[in-house]
Amino acid sequence: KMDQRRGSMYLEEETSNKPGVLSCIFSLKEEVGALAKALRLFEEKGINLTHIESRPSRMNKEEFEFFISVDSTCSQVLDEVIDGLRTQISGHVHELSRNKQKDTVPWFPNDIQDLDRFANQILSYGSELDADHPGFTDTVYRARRKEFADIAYNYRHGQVIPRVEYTEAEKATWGTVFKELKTLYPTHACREHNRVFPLLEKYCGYRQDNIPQLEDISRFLQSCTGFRLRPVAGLLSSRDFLAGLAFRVFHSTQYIRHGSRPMYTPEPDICHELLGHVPLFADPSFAQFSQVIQYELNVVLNLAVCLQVYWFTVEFGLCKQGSEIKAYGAGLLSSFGELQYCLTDKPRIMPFDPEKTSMQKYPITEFQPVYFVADSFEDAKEKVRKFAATIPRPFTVRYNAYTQSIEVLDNT
Ligand code: HBI
Ligand code: NLE
Ligand code: FE
Repeated sequence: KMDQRRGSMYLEEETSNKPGVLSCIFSLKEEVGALAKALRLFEEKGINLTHIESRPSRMNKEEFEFFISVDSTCSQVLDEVIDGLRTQISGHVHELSRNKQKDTVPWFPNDIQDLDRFANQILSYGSELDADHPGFTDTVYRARRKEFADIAYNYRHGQVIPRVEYTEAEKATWGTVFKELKTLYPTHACREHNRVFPLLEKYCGYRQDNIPQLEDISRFLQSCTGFRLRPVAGLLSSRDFLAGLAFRVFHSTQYIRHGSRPMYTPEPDICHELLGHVPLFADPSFAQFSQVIQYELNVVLNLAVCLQVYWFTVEFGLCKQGSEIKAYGAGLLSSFGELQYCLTDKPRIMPFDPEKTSMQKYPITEFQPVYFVADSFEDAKEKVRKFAATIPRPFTVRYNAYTQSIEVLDNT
C-alpha cells in the first residue's frame, strides 16, 4: 500500500519526533486580522495550541507562514479546523506530524523538488554572523557572506548554480588550506579520497590558485554517483541536511572561512564541502553508505540516532586500510589542524559500532576527543543495516531513482 507523506520542514527536531503532538503549517496573506481569524477556528473547536511560530513565506512574498502544534487529544476536531482553514482562510495548509501511532515517524520530503521548500532554514551562523565568529567585526567579510546567502536563498532545484568570482583574499585562504591538506592527504587520507582527488584536479579546477565552482562539481558528481550539489546559505539544520542525502543531494556552502583561521573552523565552508565531502561522494560505495544512513536511521528510526552515526562516520570517521588507519570523515579531511591531530596518540580510538556511536557525546567547536574506526565502508554499511534491522518499524521506504522520489510501503 502506498502512502504519500508531504509537509514542510519548519519544525524543530524535538517537537516533530514527540509522540502525541500534532502540527501543521498554514500560510496567510499579510493583512490586518488574518491571524486572529485563523486562530478563532481553533478557539471555536476548543483546541489548545501548545506552540506557534511565524516567519515570512519564501514561496510567496505577500504571505506569512505559521507553524502550530496542538495536543494529540485534539486529533478529531483538528481535521475540521484544517478543513476550515483550507476553505475559508488559507490556500496552503500542510499537515505535519499527524500520526495516530505512538512511535510516530518524523516527516520527511518525498520528492527531490520538496527540497526547495525547506532548504533555506539556516542555523545560527548564516548571513548574520554570531558574535564569536572570527568574521564578526570584519565588515567586508560580512557583506560578502550576505552575497553568498542570497545566491542560496534564490536557488531552485534544477537551476544552474551561479558561478562566483572569488576575491584575492578568498583565493589566498583557499590556497593555504589546499596546499597544507594536499601534503597531508597521501599519508592521512583514505584511499578512496586519494583516488578521486586527481580527477577533481583534472576535471573540476581543483588547484591551489583556484576555488572550484559548485556547478562544475555537481556535474562531475552526477556522472560518478548521481550526487548533485545545491547551494545553501550556511549551516543547515541536521534534518534538512540529512534529508538531502536521501535524494543524493549534497547541500553545499559557497562562501569561504575567515582568513584569520584557515587551520580549523567549526562551521562548514567551501573548503569543508569541496575538500572534505565531495571526493567521497564521488565514490559509489561511500555514496551508498550515506544514503543508507539517512534511510535506515533517519527516515525509519530517528534523527538523533542518525545524527550520531553521521557525525562519527561521514563527518569524523576513521577507517582501517591494510595495517594503517586513515581518515575518511569530511571534518578531518578539510581541517589541516585536525587531520594531523586525529592520527596521533592524543584522541581515543574505538572500533565502529553504531550502537556505541549513537551514545557517544561530542564537541562541535573543537577537535574530537574520540573517533571510531570502521573496517571499510562496506562493513560500516552492513553494521548500520543490521543495527537498524533490530528496530521494529511501521513501514519501509524505497528510493525510486527514476522519479527521484521516496515511496513508502506500509508494513501493516
Ligand atoms: N550544513 N551546509 C551544511 N554543510 C554541512 O556539511 C552540514 C550542514 N548541516 C549539518 C551537518 N553538516 C552535519 O554536521 C550534521 O549535523 C548532519
Ligand atoms: N572543522 C572542519 C574544518 O575546519 O574544515 C569543518 C567541520 C564542519 C562540520
Ligand atoms: Fe560536513
